[in-house]
Amino acid sequence: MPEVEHFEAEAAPERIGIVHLGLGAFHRAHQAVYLQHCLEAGQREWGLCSVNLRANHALVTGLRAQQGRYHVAEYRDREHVTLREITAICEALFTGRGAGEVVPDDLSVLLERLEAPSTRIVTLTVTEKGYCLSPASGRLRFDDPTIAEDLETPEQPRSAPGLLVEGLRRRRAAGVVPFAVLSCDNMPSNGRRVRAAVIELAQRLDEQRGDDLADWIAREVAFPSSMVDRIVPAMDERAHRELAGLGVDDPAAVTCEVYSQWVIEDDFPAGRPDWAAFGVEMVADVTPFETMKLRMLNGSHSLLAYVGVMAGFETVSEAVADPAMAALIHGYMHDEAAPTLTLPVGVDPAAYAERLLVRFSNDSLHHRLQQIAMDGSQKLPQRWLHGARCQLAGERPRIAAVALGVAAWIRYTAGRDGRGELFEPSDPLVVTLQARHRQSTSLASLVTAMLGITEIFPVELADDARFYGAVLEALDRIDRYGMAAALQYHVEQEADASKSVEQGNRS
Ligand code: CS2
Repeated sequence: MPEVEHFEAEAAPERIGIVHLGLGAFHRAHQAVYLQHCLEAGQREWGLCSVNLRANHALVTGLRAQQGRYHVAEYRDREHVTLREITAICEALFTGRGAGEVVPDDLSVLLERLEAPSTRIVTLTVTEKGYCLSPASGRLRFDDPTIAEDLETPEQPRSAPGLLVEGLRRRRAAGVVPFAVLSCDNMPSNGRRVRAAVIELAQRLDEQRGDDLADWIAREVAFPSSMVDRIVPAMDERAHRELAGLGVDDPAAVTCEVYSQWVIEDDFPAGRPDWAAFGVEMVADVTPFETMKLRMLNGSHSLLAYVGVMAGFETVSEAVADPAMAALIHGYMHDEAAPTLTLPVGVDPAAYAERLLVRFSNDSLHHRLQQIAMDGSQKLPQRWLHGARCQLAGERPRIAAVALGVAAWIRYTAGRDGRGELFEPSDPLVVTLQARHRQSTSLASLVTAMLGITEIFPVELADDARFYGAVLEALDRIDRYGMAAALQYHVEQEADASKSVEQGNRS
């Protein structure tokens, strides 16, 4: 039985100040916890209206039955847990569509909340694919079915960009100052990306309606970028059982690590909570933090996910306990990711990398590799490919870990894991990925076909013979000898490469 430190909620919000799109585990364990600190310190005007846009009605019903109250269990390790009661969510809404079931839809309430003058910020955790962007270019995908639907019925929007545009349209019509839009998803320049998507959609709607909303948005609305960090595994039966063992019977509870970070660009014309009093870093430019976290943490996560699943591991902590996997991640961070970064002032990359390895090895969290492996098409560019391009532009490029990762991802997308189990890869581009597998007649044509998916791979990278060659070689080795042997070979080769770099530096 772990030692439990318990913090009960002592305050409740006075009104809704923030509408949050994407009521998932991450939101409950991150933004809501920071707001709870603000609330306990007397900042009561920042209550959350949190909206589930997907088909998870049960979560919303569960939260409502508890008046929005739920628990966050922060696991330092197996022996130490901090349990926090959260009351920052004053309203939970649902606008998703259940699988065939008829469920009440709160869209009209949500639109009222978006229009209300007391709502001064809209935050988002809708995952990369929720923005309906092409991952490589960051442009809005007008062929996305939700966007196409929103163009038909813009006043009944379903997509995140559609909701933001309609909320802002209503505010302008009512003479209410706009809310600031704060993306909390793992995308590069997330604020700028959302801004571009919202303006692009508004422009298209302006053409339909003869309006000039896009110009107003461009002039009046703030879209600060932010970097968010906390490891929050998806809740499963096992996690609920463990919490029940601590006396927590709460369908909306979440489990996470103790570590938490939030860096935000300080651009909130209508005001904001005093997050800075509770550890949030308010900065002028979030880019160095964001790039570092995406390439170091998320890049390592994706490597662990694809190489790990193909080597037969199930969770992050299990994978990093393997010496070859740990060497892969260590080498990737030091030799491939870190040299491509402009680091935030005062950050030591070696210490950051070591800390990440410690966080990954927290075995009180059951963080499944398959969870991280989801939606690879949306994640690869910012996690691996931007860094690989920087490497290839330099003198002595190191890209072997990324190449091994891409090869493992290609194998992974065929839908059979390292234990021989079949699974359906979860990815918005799954149809394209499966078609490329089916149509390829050789390993070389498979690599060409996969790297030829321009939504993921920039043409310059796909056309780079060094990158193509390294991916093909790694895939060939995986297919011939298996993932574990390919990994071992990689680790030995890279150790030699690092030695010769060191010798080169000394002489
Ligand atoms: C993970 C992230 O699932 C994933 O893709 O890499 O959710 C990761 O756990 C968080 O970004 C940590 O801050």
